[in-house]
Amino acid sequence: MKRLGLFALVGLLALALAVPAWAGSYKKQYKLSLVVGPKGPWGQMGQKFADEVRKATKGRVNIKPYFAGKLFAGKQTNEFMLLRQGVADFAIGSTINWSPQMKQLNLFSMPFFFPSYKALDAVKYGKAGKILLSRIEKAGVVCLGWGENGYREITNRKHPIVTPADLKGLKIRAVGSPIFKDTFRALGANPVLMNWGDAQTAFQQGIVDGQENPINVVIIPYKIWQYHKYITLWHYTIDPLIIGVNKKVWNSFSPEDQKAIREVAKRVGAWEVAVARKGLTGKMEALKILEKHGMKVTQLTPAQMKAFQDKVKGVWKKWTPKIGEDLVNTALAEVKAAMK
Ligand code: X2X
Repeated sequence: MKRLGLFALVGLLALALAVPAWAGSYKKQYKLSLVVGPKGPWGQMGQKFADEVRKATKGRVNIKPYFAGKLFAGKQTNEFMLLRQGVADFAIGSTINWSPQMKQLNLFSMPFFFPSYKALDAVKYGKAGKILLSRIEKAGVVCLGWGENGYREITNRKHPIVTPADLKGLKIRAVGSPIFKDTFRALGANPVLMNWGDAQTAFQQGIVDGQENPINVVIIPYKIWQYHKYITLWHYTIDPLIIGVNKKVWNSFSPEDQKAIREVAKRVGAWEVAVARKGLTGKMEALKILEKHGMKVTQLTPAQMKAFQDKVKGVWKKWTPKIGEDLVNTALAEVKAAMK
């Protein structure tokens, strides 16, 4: 009898070891957070990600997108916190929205830091990018892939912006992330920080005069020409999107499902980056869409750009130590190498 008990115990132990810890621990549904609605490349990527993950994991990982900041009542700078806490299981978020809690991500909001897509990619896939992703992981979020919001160009309803003097007194809506307040103050504008959900009403009612957002991912899908006639391409910041997952949730998936999800994230992210950049290099075909809707497009010459760049030196000085001197220098070296 005693022997039998021992056998049973050994048998149970063997069974426990053979059955992976993740078995049976999947949720019925996982929440995916997005600041934007379903339209445009960013929102479409959210739906694609959910659909393709479901397929690739044979229904085991069933993701539901929560669009337009539904999980955090629109307060977009809380997204990263809620992802860490597991209120959201997944998020496809802009580095801007995550930067108040993850100071290093302000690197992408440093004004006039990334002169080209090539420079941005060199940082994302280089040493600086690795440091960033490992910091995010330490905070409890695993990064599965990159997407892109894009170069944030400035639109307004008053007049063309060609020199910093044209910004004087203009009320510009920006995201509630402190570096933007510093940048717009340095440029002589009057920054008004608000959530994306409120911003569209503010444009309509003329509570603000202008805003800044990427052309393909926000300005075109959200028809910003309804409110603003003037757009200036000044490429002052560029915000990547990160496909992230709560670390505990991630660790609950089998290695097989993890591999499948990573593959989907890479594929869907690459698709979205290509769409975000479409028609915005070379012949700049995307600008025709803006012009067709009555927008007056201003493209700055390098000399005109320099006037804006000169104004924000203080922002670099203030924000470099917050982001981390080493990280900024590593990224700068990668930008320089990419521009050769
Ligand atoms: O709020 C914005 O401007 C947006 C949609 O671009 C971000 O979420 C950063």
